[in-house]
Amino acid sequence: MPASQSAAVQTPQTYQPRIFSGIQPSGGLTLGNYLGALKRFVEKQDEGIETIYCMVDMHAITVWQDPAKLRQQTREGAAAFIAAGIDPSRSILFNQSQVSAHAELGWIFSCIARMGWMSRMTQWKDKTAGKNAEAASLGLFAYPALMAADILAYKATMVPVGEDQKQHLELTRDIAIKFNNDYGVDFFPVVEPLIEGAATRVMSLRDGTKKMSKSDPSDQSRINLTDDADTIATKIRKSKTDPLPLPETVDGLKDRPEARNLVNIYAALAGHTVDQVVADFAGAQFGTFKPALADLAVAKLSPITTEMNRLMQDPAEIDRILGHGADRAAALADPILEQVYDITGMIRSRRR
Ligand code: AQP
Repeated sequence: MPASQSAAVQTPQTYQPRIFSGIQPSGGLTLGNYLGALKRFVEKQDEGIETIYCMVDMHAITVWQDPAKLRQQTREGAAAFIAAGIDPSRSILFNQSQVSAHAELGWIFSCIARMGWMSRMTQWKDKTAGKNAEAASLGLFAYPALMAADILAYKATMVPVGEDQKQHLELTRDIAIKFNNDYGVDFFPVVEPLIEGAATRVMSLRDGTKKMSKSDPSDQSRINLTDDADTIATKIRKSKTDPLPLPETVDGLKDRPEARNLVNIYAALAGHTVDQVVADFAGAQFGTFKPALADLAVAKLSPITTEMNRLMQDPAEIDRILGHGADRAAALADPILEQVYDITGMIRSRRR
């Protein structure tokens, strides 16, 4: 309904600070997922903000997933969250498909979002580039509407993500604004993306212009959270670089995507600024820098891998944690969804 025909806009609401974010179990998690998302999810939890984290399995099936692998990857992803420091008694941790509010609100948002908005999404363009877009799933096209539902089903106000998700979050804002305008309500918050730190976009180890991705066909392009110490060290040693030494200033990393990527990774893992890392390694050859980076990566990632492996010994316990998280998530989302049905004029008279 156009805004002009709808009820008067209510007094602007204040929304409780609440964080939502998710990761697709579309493969094993990578260093990119860790630095761009997981590590920051833990920091937000530890700041005491209400945090809701989700393995977004319904997003994962927008491209083909083998069922047995999807189950394994969902449990492994949940284990990675816990091993990295997410405490399921403080944060809500669950998998998306267990809370039906995501799918239900996703449909409503598919009716709010416009085809033109979706077709401008760079992730859609990237994932269909060089392929027959007609053969892509409708779900892949509508992905950002479901993502908006993931966030707004909880009226989350902040979403920590990597740089690649910025455009999807802008679309989430557009959906919230259009819903509020169309129905003449001040119901959904306009969310803030939290894109912070030295590694908001970790690049492939084989090509510094390409994002490190769990679905890249080359395993050498990424560090997986399941890689052992030797594999991590070998991948870093063999990572693509240029023949120059590291520069004296950050400006010297311009037009050196592979060098910049490794320096960014070092800074994010060490918790230092990029300037500090450049100052510490000014003039060093990669023969010196890469072993230092490998030692740091192993020191930071190995404890997580060890804990993940321990947790994966008891998949029933992981399922129990996800189920408990889903109950808590549904308790927040269901009343919000009921209000959405009411706002949109859908009758809810069935006995439960
Ligand atoms: N390379 C990256 N650098 C920084 N952040 C990253 N993220 C992903 N890759 C990087 C962040 O991780 C969160 C979860 O991402 P996702 O699993 O939902 O999907 P994605 O962004 O599409 O990640 P992948 O690894 O590239 O998955 P596939 O290959 O399945 O598409 C997000 O916050 C994302 O920004």
